[in-house]
Amino acid sequence: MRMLWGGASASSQYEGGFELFNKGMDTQDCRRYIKRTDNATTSTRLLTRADIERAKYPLDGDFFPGRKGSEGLLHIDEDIEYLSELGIDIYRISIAWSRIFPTGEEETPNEEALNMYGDILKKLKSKGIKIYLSLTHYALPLALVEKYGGWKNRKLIDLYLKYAKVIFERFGEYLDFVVPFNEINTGFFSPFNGLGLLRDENREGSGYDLNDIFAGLHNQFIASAKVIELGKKMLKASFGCMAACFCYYGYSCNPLDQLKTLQYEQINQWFFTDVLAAGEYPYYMKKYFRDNDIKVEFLPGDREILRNNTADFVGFSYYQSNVCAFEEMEKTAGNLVVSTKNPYLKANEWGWQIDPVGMRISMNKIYDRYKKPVMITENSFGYNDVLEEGNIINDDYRIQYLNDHFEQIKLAIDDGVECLAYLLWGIVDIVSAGSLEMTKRYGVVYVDADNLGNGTYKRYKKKSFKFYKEFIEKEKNVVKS
Ligand code: BGP
Repeated sequence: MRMLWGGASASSQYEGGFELFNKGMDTQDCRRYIKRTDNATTSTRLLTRADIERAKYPLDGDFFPGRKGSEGLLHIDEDIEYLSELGIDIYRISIAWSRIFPTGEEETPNEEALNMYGDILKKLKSKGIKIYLSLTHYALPLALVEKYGGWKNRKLIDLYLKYAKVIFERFGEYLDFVVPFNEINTGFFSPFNGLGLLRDENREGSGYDLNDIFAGLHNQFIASAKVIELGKKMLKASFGCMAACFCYYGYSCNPLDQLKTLQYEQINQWFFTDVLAAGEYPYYMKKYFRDNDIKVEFLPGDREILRNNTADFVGFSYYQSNVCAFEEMEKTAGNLVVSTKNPYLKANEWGWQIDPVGMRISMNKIYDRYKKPVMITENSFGYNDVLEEGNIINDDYRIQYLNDHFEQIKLAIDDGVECLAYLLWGIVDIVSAGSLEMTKRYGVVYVDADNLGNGTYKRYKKKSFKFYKEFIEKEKNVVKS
């Protein structure tokens, strides 16, 4: 099958419609916009009990970007026309669990919400666009955080399976690729977004208990494997796993820099896909658990469930590469993690270091490790685009970024890597996940809105729209010829 070229979004960053169809509050509806002072994004990502209370009883002037997204539901028909005009092969969408089960525990699902998602999937399919479904993309029903403490409670596995079963029953015929969790490694860096764990301000250090984090991750691993087991009985779709790829480089040929890089890559990236794509906890986690006094409870059958229901493909998000240095050195940000500055690379406004060659390296390393097809499920250039006179957006910097990364993707494929698809992240502008900024734009379609939800939310094609459309056209013709 020809490599597919497409786009991607996430329910809480795109949809809006907070008041529609009796949606239950989810974790992303609780994240309040706070003007960025640095790139840590702790205040908008690692929520406390007080943050939840404030989200439930907002103060004047509070704005929660996840409730408005980029008003996707109000513009869905127009946006699907843009996707069709681009000629994309595949579109990644996520469903908000709390639209289907507002508290996560209702007996019956919300029919209006199911009909709304069904219409969207049908429209995409009618344009000949394949569907990649993220069953969840950070958006966990808030009631499950308040009642069970989020994913650290094993009860969530059954509730998640109940949700997945409804989605498979209703939409199975539309689904080509299914991935149970977005960036399964998020729980380790961003326990609120990834696992629904609240940060305890009175606790030392990160405010989290590592035992809660690894209990939550274990429950998600089991849930992911059980969803694959269920899904393979119900659908013809391909089932994957997906992690944020950090592409770590050692700062120098100092063996200590290389050792730190090996260890960082193990715990920040490989651990999660080793469990989901290879089917078992890797050897190196025994030492990590021992050194950190972590006890993960395996119930009878857990090891078999993981071993017997591994992912068919390994998806990953790629934005930048990162550097590991044994000595403390000047830092910069990178998706979810803080990295040491790389003197050979430039960074965007948020400190994310631009590295097209890192894409080729990452594709080779992931494919080499699992010998399973890979999929680039997120990539693009975050930038504060300017809407110029005549509703023009000259995002030549994004065209350059995309072109350089496409070149490296093709070189990786020439290396022999099997790559299923490339999905341009936030193809129609959406709210950013880390900093909740609308002005951190990734798309080839501009949305006229600011960080506080003001604006027309009108859409305008950027210069990169034509670039991507022509690139896809060429890709399709190359294969035909
Ligand atoms: C990943 C998320 C996406 C997306 C991306 C870019 O972690 O899966 O939701 O947002 O990061 O990050 P940001 O939006 O913070 O720029």
